[in-house]
Amino acid sequence: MPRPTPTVEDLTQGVLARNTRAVGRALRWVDDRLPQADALLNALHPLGGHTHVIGVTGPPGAGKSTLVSALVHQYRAQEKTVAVLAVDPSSPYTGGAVLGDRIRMQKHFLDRGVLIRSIATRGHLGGLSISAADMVTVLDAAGFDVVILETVGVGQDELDISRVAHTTLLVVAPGLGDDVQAIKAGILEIADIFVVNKADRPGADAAVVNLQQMMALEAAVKKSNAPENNGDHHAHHHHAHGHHSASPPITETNKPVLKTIAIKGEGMAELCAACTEHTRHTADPRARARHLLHSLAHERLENWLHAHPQTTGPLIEAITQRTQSPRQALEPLWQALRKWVSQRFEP
Ligand SMILES: Nc1nc2c(ncn2[C@@H]2O[C@H](COP(=O)(O)OP(=O)(O)OP(=O)(O)O)[C@@H](O)[C@H]2O)c(=O)[nH]1
Ligand SMILES: [Mg+2]
Repeated sequence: MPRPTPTVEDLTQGVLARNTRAVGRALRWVDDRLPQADALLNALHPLGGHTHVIGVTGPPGAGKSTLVSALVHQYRAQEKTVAVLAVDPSSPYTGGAVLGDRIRMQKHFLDRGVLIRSIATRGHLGGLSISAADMVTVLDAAGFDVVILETVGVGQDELDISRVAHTTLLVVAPGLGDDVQAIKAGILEIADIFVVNKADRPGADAAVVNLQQMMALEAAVKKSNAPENNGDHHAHHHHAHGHHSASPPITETNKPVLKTIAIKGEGMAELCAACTEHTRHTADPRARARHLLHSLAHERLENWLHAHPQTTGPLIEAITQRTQSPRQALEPLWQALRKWVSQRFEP
């Protein structure tokens, strides 16, 4: 028999009490983008701000899931509650690899201090960061001390996740030399802590040196290109704030590079400590808030344009017929929007 749908108030109370069923339902509302999810998220947002969000990314097979499982174990040993959100952009959670992940994580399944879910994000215009951030809002209000976001591969999803996470781990394994080369575009910047997993295998020290050299190279290039702090990308590395401003800024060259053996749980205490240390000094809540605001605005605008073909149709036609350039076609709409916004919001 289907249960009656709870009210937003009931679900909010259930989430706050970390009722398993309520948290599960709230996550489903959010992941499915149900209309009532907005009210729920509005109610939960003021109650959050305590959880530490850790993103885990890296090439396939580096040992991310094993490492996440070991991290969960480590945090549980410290009596912290942990939620894991696994992101798989392409396959639903029935594939062999993911089933394997589930089995590996199963030892935590009966523990109420641990929650493991997948995020389905396919087809959402705003990308992963909105879904992930909204699920974090639920888990944060539910009182989880740590939320771990695992993504596979290297691309837009990683970027999205890193902007939701306070601390982003890049996991590599020795012998994946080519992958490390493939990784370096962009990913070095988004990672806060580097993990060379499978340190029981030959080549771990070489991988550490390789990462350090790549960081040093990138830092040197950046220094010669741009002496000033230039942009949002680096905001959370440089905007140490308040009483932390005396600590030296984290630069590309002094990011931690740690070795772990995830299958044996080795190096996990050090990794947890590095995560805590990182967030204490460098996490910038404003950079995350800005990113979320922009992502939502982007998504809403995109949805609005799709829902108003009577507005966009003639513009699209003009561009297709080459009577107007894309910029010319957009201009009246853009001007109207700007005018309206400045009248409303810029006294
Ligand atoms: N030798 C060794 N093997 C490991 C270690 N950590 C993980 N593995 C093994 O590496 C394989 C891949 O591990 P996963 O945790 O599934 O790797 P993943 O990065 O999550 O893989 P995808 O989700 O498919 O990208 C498994 O067979 C693990 O048992 C380690 O520290 N040492
Ligand atoms: Mg995995």
